[in-house]
Amino acid sequence: MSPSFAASPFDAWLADDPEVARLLGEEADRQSTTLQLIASENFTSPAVLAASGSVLTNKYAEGYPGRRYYGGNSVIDEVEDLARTRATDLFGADHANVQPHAGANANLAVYQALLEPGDTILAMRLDHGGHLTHGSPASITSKVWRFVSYGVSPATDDPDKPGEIIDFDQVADIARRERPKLIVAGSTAYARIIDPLPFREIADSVGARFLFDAAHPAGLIAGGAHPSPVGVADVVTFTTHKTLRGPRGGAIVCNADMAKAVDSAVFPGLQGGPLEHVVAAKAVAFAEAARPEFRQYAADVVANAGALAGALAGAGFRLVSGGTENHQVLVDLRSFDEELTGKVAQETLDRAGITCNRNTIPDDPRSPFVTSGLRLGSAAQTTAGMGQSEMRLIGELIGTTLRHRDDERVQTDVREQVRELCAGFPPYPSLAGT
Ligand code: DSN
Repeated sequence: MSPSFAASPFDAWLADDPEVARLLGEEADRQSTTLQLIASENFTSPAVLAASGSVLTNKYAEGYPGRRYYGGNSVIDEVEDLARTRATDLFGADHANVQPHAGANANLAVYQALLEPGDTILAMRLDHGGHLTHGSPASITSKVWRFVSYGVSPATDDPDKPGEIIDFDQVADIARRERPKLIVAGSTAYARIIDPLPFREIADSVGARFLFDAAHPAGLIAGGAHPSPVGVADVVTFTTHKTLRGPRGGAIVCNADMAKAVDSAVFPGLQGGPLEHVVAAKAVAFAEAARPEFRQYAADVVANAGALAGALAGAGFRLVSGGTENHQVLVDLRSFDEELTGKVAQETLDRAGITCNRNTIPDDPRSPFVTSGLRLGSAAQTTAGMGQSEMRLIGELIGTTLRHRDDERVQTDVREQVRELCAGFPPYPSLAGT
């Protein structure tokens, strides 16, 4: 099978390794012929791919620009300085650390910079949308620090006030009772805007520090579609590969007074040599996100998620919190089909060429491995050029596929419709046929 686009700008160089070349080609084909609706994924630009696949991968650069533990880093210093400057310009921050290998590392570094082992952290419950590093018993974070959690308000039957939004009364009550040293805002499965101001007020009222984990909305913040937590929170962490549309990785921005503690916590506190090829790709992505067209992209991502949410509601799915204000749609499958689990729905949609992930919904009676929900995202297909009419069609296709989940003919038919839809929106038109 020949892929519909090159897996990288340097595709031809893989000819010497046909096994890996074949796998990259197959993945390129999968990404361009199926729908990418995982809310934490996106399609980078070819420029980001090029920087990620560059000679910078060859260089050891422990330390920071001007203070390296290895020779030969004059060019690397310029690369990392460029990335830091572009990050601070993009977010209006005093300082940036662009070395975290992932969002999880960025959070771990901040905890290390601000806290002593055993200190209390108040963060979002995992089963209400929080992240593993917000205190999952399976994460190292909960072995080192003591976590207490806030959640979302109960669901209601009132369409004007559907509930399932962050309950700030609860955040304030728990903060008063538990006196955390750090309050964390941010989530991995939450379809609403997170306003940093109430968190700041609560943190100040109990003398806590405030971390905003912007892993998901970073691109929406950079593009002006969501309020910025920079300058409100003490520290902001984010990933560069979700709505920000850069390479896989993490970053931290903070006020000047935190810079030294944050930098020491990342290196040598947590990581060794930085991935400077990824740092270069982050620099590319920060510049792309600063362009005027990225503001339109961020607005389109939100509008497209809204169109998808509307179509899913029309197909009979209950939406957690009643809708969306960001790139995510969280679906409660039980209203559609009491027996349908997130696991079965994800696998069924996979067979139809619709890629998404199962997700717990607030107070989910099923385990995180099975779940009663699905999480969908609009960021990647918006990058590929899809608009609201395509999102409505996708919502209908999801409804059709899951309504006939035991009918292979339906899955085959939807798979063909998905292939045709994707053919009109190639994620890498400039690499087609290379
Ligand atoms: N990978 C992130 C997400 O899917 O939201 C969580 O770590």
